[in-house]
Amino acid sequence: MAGEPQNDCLFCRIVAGEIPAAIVRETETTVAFRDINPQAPTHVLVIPKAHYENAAALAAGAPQVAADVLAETKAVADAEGLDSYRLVFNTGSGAGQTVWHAHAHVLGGRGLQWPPG
Ligand code: DGP
Repeated sequence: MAGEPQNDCLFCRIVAGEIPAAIVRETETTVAFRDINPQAPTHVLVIPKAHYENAAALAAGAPQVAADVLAETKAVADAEGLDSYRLVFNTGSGAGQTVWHAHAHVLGGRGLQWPPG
């Protein structure tokens, strides 16, 4: 069910402490940790603790938590000393989503090209 922990979800298992991660920030509703395959000097994922399969489902099902995730991306950027950075919410397999638990990528620390690939 939306919002409930899923045993087979990697990021739910990170939230539960069952899988280690380099956690950089945590709030009542969110966790931020370093991406295992960084694409920039700073590459942090901000996730809701509750399970929603992507950003669209999170925004529809728990808009306050979606706002918490967005606020945390700014907190991560500040903590990492980033003036410029990119937020990415891959949504759907065609956009490159591979983990089916909503997450914001916070990417920074180098120049970023536009448009993305
Ligand atoms: P996406 O492709 O948007 O679904 O991004 C999923 C990201 O999750 C991808 O950049 C790699 C990262 N990732 C996958 N497995 C792990 C893991 O076990 N630990 C951490 N820290 N990141 C992971």
